[in-house]
Amino acid sequence: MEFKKYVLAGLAAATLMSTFQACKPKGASEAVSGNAAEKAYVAPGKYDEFYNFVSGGFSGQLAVYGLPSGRLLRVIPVFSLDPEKGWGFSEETKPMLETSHGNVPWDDLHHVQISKTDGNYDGRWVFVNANNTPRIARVDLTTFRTAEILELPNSGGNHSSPFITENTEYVVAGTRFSVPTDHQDGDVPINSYKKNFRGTLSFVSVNKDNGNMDLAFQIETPGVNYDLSRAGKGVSHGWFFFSTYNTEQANTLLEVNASKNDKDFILAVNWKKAEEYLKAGKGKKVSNLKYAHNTYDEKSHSAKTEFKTETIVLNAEELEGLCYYIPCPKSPHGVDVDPTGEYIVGSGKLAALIPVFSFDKMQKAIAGKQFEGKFGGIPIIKYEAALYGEVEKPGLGPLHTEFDGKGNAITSFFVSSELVKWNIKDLKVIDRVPTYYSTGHLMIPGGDTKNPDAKYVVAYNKITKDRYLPTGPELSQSAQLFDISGDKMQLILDFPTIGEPHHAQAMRADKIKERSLKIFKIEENTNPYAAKGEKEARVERKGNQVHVYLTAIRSHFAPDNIEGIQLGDEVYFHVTNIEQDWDMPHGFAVKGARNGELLVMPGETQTLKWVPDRIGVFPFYCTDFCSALHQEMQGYIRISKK
Ligand code: CUK
Ligand code: CUA
Repeated sequence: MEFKKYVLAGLAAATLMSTFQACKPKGASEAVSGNAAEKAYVAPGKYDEFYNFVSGGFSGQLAVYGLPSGRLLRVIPVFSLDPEKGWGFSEETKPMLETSHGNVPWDDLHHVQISKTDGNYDGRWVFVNANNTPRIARVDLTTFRTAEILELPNSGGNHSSPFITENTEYVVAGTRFSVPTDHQDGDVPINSYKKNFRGTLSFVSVNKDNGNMDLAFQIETPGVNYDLSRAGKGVSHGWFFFSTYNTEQANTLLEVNASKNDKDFILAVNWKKAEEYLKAGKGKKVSNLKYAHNTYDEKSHSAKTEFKTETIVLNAEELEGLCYYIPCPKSPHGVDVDPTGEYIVGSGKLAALIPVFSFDKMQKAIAGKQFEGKFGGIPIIKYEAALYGEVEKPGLGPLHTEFDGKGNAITSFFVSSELVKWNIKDLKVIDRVPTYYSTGHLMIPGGDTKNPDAKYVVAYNKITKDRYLPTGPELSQSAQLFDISGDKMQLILDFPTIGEPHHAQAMRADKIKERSLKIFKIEENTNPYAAKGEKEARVERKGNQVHVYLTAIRSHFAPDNIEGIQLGDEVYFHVTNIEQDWDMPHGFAVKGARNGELLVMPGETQTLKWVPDRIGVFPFYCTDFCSALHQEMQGYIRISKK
């Protein structure tokens, strides 16, 4: 195939892209066959079988779809402001976007991890990462809200995260851009990469009861780019695998774009060993850091920020047995571990084969010291010594692999735009199906667990081209759903997604559905500004601060005529929704407020701060159509001369 010569010549990805598009059939003419519509059809009033949590990419948010219908159920605001939910506008939610750089109201969300128990999803939380300002967030699946955001120090471009261990012992993050660490003088020449730039792997512990995250320790490694990672499971529990690129350690990747090195590495980290080293006091305490830890409390309905200063760093180069490199061809992107934990699949972005490594062989290679030298002080295991085998000519540009639990793997191919199913034991390709176009991640429900629920696979595509009605220069991002219950993968649905659907996970709806919260109990509301009934509705002045304690219930606010406020005052509207019915939020907006709006759930209190900039009478109103008298749900506030 003509790609091969390009791949071998190491041309830039852009060239590969245009080449593949020229040789693709027109997608729009690809009809779905027979009973496809029936398979994706969920009748009105019926529920979907799966919750599909999908990265919103550079929107910074997490989207929730139903499968197989592809219906968008909710956008959960995480790293970006969201007017629809009042996220980041209310005084209660503002601290969630706090970082050591101040309030950062945006980020680039890539990966999604449902919490696990015994290697299977338990449906308690979803962890997601922010690629830009390195952060990890935890979303609570009883409320479908972001409950916690932790900033990571010593890191740049938090791509290889938030992958989690078998029992959610750790959420793990590898830095994409190696940088001078925060605890050293960072003012160094950029071309001193080799000497001064470091790769950092963060291990964030998760409290079993309440999910709270804490940066347990970091491992400092030579500077390379960490791309993706996966935890070992079953036989490989206790290990973590990271794909790396730029092992050339170049500070300008232009020269590496052609991937000078034939092989980069998968880094295997023995985190149980790391725990031993920590116990033995081998970690170095670093205490000149600043990173934000933001938590949202569902009783007071408010967030707080705590700045932390410390972590413990283990040095991978000095601590024997902590880390090993395994050579992996051509800029590996994904690294995925099969349901047994024995097979570790690498995916070289520019490769035309898929290497499959054996955990057992890797252990034997370590014991027998079958090394081919060191990289930055860390032993490199010989490729053949760790290799189980290669899938030959599977397609071009393998990116990610998921597993069906029946001995097969499905790999996405960016360059040749397809999903390819292959057998793990004999490494033979058994089925392939085209995608439209250039698939990044793919997802089988439970596809990275010990027990995949392999009814469907979804391809999350990077290019949409001709799949939807034109909407100007940019088309909606796109996902494609395939039925994989039979021998052949069958396309049954295209559905548009928000942002860039980098990565996703899906879980059967039952468990999550049952635990979902319907209202916040008003008597449990501990927000100091709550007004738990209309009798408590009032206006209080404290110096130039005016606190308006409002209640909202169908269909009026109390108080609804507010006077006695002068220019120069700061007004705080504390809105308590005193409804106790499911799905009965009230909104709140005031004319000219630059802070956006509130959306207040039953039993909850949220606060909008407003600093009036002129005198006059200003209307405020409910923004969420809540009853036949919704349009009557309004009030006035008068601002007088000082
Ligand atoms: S990435 Cu987007 S296709 Cu950020 Cu996991 Cu592989
Ligand atoms: Cu309350 Cu509309």
